[in-house]
Amino acid sequence: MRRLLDVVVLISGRGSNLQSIIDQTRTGALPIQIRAVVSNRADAYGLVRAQAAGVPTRVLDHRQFPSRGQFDQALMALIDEYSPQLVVLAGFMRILGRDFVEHYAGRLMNIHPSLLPAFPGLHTHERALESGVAQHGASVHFVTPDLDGGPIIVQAEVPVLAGDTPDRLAERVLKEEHRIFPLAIRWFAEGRLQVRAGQVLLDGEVRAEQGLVARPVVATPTSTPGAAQQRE
Ligand code: NHR
Ligand code: GAR
Repeated sequence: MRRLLDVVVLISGRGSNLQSIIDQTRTGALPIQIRAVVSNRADAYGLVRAQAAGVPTRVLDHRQFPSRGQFDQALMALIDEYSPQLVVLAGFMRILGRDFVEHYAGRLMNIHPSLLPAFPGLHTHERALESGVAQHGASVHFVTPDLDGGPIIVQAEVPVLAGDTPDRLAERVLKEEHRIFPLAIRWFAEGRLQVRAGQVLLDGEVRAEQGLVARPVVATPTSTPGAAQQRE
């Protein structure tokens, strides 16, 4: 039997990305074993999802620590109880320090709701709408100390439609997140990703322009911009 990759998932909230990973693990599409789900918030709905899937859950409240460094150290100790080969940030909302990031170098992945390097940080959908870009999306990247600046593994584009609100745009981006995050994790589990000179290679090659491994084709939106406006 093929060996499963041991993974720890970090969350802070709803956990819909966690759910997409759980679902693909169950169907056998993802050759991983989620050893634990860790949240910095006790009320994160993702903890309920993990429990429903029989995955161990842990809570580490950052407010119980006098400094970011001490929270990071405690989080590392907790995660390392599970000896994960990969740690994934699935809507995890605390910035992590250099020691943490270096400890998991090359095995720490994040999903970010924008087409990086555009809109690192928070409130990406609002900022995308304000700036008037035609394309928005999501990126999966390896985490480095540079916030949302690590090597990009895969991105998915989502068109901005007339009449979009941050919530409507976020909903379409989220659908793509649920597709590309499990994809990136599968590539990692299959041993197909390499980072060389700050660039991600899939099967030894840079697969697309702009240092992207792949730019998956996004289905044409079912509604035209005009139709979207009519529904307002
Ligand atoms: N840590 C490092 N070092 N590098 C990255 O690339 C990281 C990271 C930690 C989290 C996720 C990231 C995102 O995808 C992520 C990437 C939180 C904030 C933030 O400002 C920004 C980016 C991300 C996650 N957090 C506030 C803080 O003070 C708290 C906000 C809150 O609690 O709601 O940590 O967007
Ligand atoms: C997702 O859109 C994820 O990309 C984003 O938060 C949402 C979490 O949703 N992450 C960040 O903004 C990190 N700062 P989920 O809990 O339902 O997966």
